[in-house]
This record gives sequence, structure tokens and C-alpha cells, in this order.
Amino acid sequence: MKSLAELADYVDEAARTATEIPQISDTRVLSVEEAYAVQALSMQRRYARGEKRIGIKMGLTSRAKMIQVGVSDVTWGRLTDAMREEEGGVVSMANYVHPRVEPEIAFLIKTPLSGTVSALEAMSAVEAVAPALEIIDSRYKAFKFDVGDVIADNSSSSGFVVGTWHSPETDISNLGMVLSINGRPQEIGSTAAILGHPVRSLVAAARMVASAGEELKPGDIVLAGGATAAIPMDVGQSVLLEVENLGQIGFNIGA
Ligand code: OOG
Ligand code: MG
Repeated sequence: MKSLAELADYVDEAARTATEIPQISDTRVLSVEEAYAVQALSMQRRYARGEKRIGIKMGLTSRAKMIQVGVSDVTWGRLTDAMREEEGGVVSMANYVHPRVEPEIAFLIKTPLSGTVSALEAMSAVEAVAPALEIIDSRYKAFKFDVGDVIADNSSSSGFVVGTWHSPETDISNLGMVLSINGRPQEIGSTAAILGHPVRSLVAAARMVASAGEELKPGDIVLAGGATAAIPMDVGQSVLLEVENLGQIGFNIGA
């Protein structure tokens, strides 16, 4: 049986080379605690290669997402500078295994946040909010995993695009979201699908990073989680997200 450090190498290598791998749970079912240990160790390998941690992503914060992947625990993962894709740019499929895109909200952190906080305290630590697209790319075969698998695989984090930052005073409780592919709406939702209000995802983020002995730092980006099911990506598609009052963002998908 592989050690947690060997499992970290296993998921890191799959992510680095965009190669699909059999599920860890085929041979060993990880507890949530063990899975976060694997994630943390695998991130050490990325940082050692020069990637910088620039924030975190929350996962499975909406019912649509929980149902799509069959896992109903809220999870988190770390974002690095290498994962950021350019707004309006071309995203290359070659860097991914079987990516999917989902509509999200991003928070920009102004003051340190960690531990048990209220929604009001969480919002007062926010510098700005923006529309975001997350590109998730589970390294596991057929995009299938249990909760330990997905946490170990950095909650499928792979890429993301952030739009224009807006004032933190913007009411983000229930903003319409339309995710279109090639000009055709594919998923329609609301920011309210994210735990009832995206700020609850930030509250959960503060609690979850604290349990890993970390904090949300000034300048960090926090992705609140997909508001709708994610859509499989393919070469030649143009992806556009329109969020009520926050504007639109998108990218094109190349080979
Ligand atoms: C797990 C990651 C979930 C979200 O926004 O819910 C996630 C997955 O769906 O592969 O990023
Ligand atoms: Mg997501």
C-alpha cells in the first residue's frame, strides 16, 4: 500500500503531466484527514517547482455540483499562479485531461481571515468581488472519485479565469448567471445556489483553512464554488459567463 507521500507524488505527477490515473480508492480508501494530508504534500511539490500559492477554491458548495459528482461534502483546494488563465484568451486543451468549466464568484481578500467568523466579519475582510470561471479537471479516470480521492487531487483544481473586480458592497446574494458555449446558453443559475449566499462559502473557507493551520491572506483569491453543474470543454468552443451586475468573462478553447 502506498504511503501518503507516495500518493502525493502519484496525484502530483498526474496533474503535472495532465495524465489520467486510476482512483486511489481502488486500492485504499482515504479518510478526509488523510486526503487533505496528501493534498498538502502534493502542493509542496508544486511550490518546490516554483509555483506560488495565490488563494484557494471551495468545492461542492451547490446542490447542482454535489449531484453531478455524487459527493456531498464541501471541500477545498489550493490555487497557484500557474493555474490562472487569461480572461478573453485561449485555453489549451493539451494542458488538461478532460476539463469542465463552471460559473463561480471570486473574492479578493483584504485582511487576514481564518477560523470561525460571521458572514459580516467575512465580508469586511473582502477587497472586491468578481465573476469567475473555474476549469476543473479531475485527474481520475472518467472524472469519477470518492470524497478522499477528490480532496487528495486538490479538489480537481486545474485552471481559472477571474473577471473585473467590483466593490465588496455589491449585493451578490442572488445574481443571475448564464454560462454559454458558442453563444448558446447551457447552464442558467444564480449565485444563491452557492450555499444560499456565496459569503457562506467564504465563511466555510476561513474555517477550513484554519483546520490546516493556514489563513486567507491579503491578496488571496477565493473561488466560492460552481453555482451550476460543470460543462465538458472541447476544442473550438467559446465559453462566456454573464453574471448580473458583475459583467461577463470568457475564453476560447484551443488544441
Ligand atoms: C470537484 C470540485 C468541485 C466546485 O466548484 O464545486 C468544484 C469536481 O467537481 O471535480 O470545483
Ligand atoms: Mg469549482
